[in-house]
Amino acid sequence: MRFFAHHPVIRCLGAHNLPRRLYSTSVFDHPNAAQFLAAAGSTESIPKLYGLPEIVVTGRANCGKSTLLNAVLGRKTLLRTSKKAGRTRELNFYGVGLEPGKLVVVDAPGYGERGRAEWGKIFDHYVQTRKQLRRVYILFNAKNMMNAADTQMLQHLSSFLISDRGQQPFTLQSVITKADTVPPEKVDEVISSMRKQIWEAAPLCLPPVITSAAMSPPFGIDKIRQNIADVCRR
Ligand SMILES: Nc1nc2c(ncn2[C@@H]2O[C@H](COP(=O)(O)OP(=O)(O)O)[C@@H](O)[C@H]2O)c(=O)[nH]1
Ligand SMILES: [Mg+2]
Repeated sequence: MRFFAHHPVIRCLGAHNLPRRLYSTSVFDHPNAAQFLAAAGSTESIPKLYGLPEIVVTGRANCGKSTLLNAVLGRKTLLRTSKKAGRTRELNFYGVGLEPGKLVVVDAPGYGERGRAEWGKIFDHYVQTRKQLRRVYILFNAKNMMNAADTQMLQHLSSFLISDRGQQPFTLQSVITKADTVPPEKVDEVISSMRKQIWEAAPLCLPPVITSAAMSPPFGIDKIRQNIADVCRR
């Protein structure tokens, strides 16, 4: 489904989604420089990547992780997207930007499905040990809203947010995807209800950025770019 800039969904959401220019997003100005670096299907194969600042995207299968990252990177097909759930089985690492402003984005497998136990261990290991990890983005599909797996994952990730020494190793940012799939008259209600559930499950999680990769032009992508650039600032 495609919408245009005057669509009521954008009128409802627009004011909250104007990107704040805090830090240059120029790292995303070179889509052709974005490249696949490595896939890790085991803890041993997680690449070191020279400590470049890194972010990871997680969420239920099919919530739009790979599509959102393609939009953020300005590429159509760098990341494989799929109508079928559960296609990504590994952590996939992508390099972004030209030297010296590079950063790394990581696409993770969906949770809440068969196979979670095995890759869940890899994901947890990665999140708990990755020194250069700046922020975990957790995505929720506006069409499906939140379920028990989402709430559990929010609580699970929250348990990693404060280290033994009382420091916060990384931050947790929520994102609501596929805003175009909600009828305009329901958008306010759906977003408010999701925002409340996120806050109740994980008070430390940052409030959701609203996105749609299917709108024309895509909605909320600049805000995500700004968010990533800010948190990866060195
Ligand atoms: N309507 C709509 N569909 C989307 C959006 N983002 C992704 N999709 C579709 O949702 C499906 C799953 O997307 P994908 O990125 O592969 O999800 P992933 O499993 O979380 O990586 C694909 O058919 C996408 O085209 C969006 O913003 N709006
Ligand atoms: Mg994917």
